[in-house]
Amino acid sequence: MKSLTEYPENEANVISFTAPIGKRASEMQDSFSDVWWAVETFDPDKKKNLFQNIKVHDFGMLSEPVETIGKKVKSIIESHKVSFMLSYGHLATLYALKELNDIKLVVFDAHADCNLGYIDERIEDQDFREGQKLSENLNDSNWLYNYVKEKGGGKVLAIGFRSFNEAEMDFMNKNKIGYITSTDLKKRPEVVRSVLWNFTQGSNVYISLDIDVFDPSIAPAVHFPEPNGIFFDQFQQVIGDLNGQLVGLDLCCLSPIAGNKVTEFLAARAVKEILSKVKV
Ligand SMILES: [Mn+2]
Repeated sequence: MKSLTEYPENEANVISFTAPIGKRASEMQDSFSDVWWAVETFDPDKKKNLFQNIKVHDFGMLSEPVETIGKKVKSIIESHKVSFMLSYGHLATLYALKELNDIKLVVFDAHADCNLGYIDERIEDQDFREGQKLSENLNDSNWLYNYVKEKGGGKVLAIGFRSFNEAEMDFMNKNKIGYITSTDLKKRPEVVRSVLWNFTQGSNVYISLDIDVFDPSIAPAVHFPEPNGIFFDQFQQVIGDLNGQLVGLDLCCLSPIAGNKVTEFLAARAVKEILSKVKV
């Protein structure tokens, strides 16, 4: 099994792990970890090493049940390290955030994932761990709905949404979830960036990155490639306006394609970009 570990646990300030959910979770983990080492951390434009202060230790695939991920994330953050979860689907984010209360959540995604208790068997088949039955009809397309039901929507800002229905829109409006579509970002980048700056200022911030937020032309290895996605330079500028203290992040929904590592390279670079915002 491949690993992101470069430092022993006691020296690390970022702890990564892979959520044990999704039939292709270990394949995804290998595919991502493979390219992680090939992506430079030096940014020629900023003339700066993004990983100047970043030391990663990787726990690998967790052997505990998914329900315990929340405790794991909480203990990483309490030890003053940043939690980084790799996950095949997006449902693991619901578990990762379970024990966190005082955070602002920034979600990058093409999809609102606010379907009300909706189960699509085709999705279910992909995302449920074999032999492990999860309760309460939880899945990748309703994790944010369930998060907001529990924690409220006022501390959620979504960026890049471009695929949701009327019921999901009503739910987001009623629950005060802030959302910025990919078109908003393209047409009014300054407005979006000041919204993000203000939203995250003085707060503990958790970022959930569904790699399908990017345009399918640069991120083909996803479950549901939605047209009109964002591009890397737009993402980079948005991340530049993150304020506050980054306590955790996750990368979701990378679905490897044999012989094509384009999405993995993008994902590794995007994660390194986010981690460069860690304050040490
Ligand atoms: Mn998505």
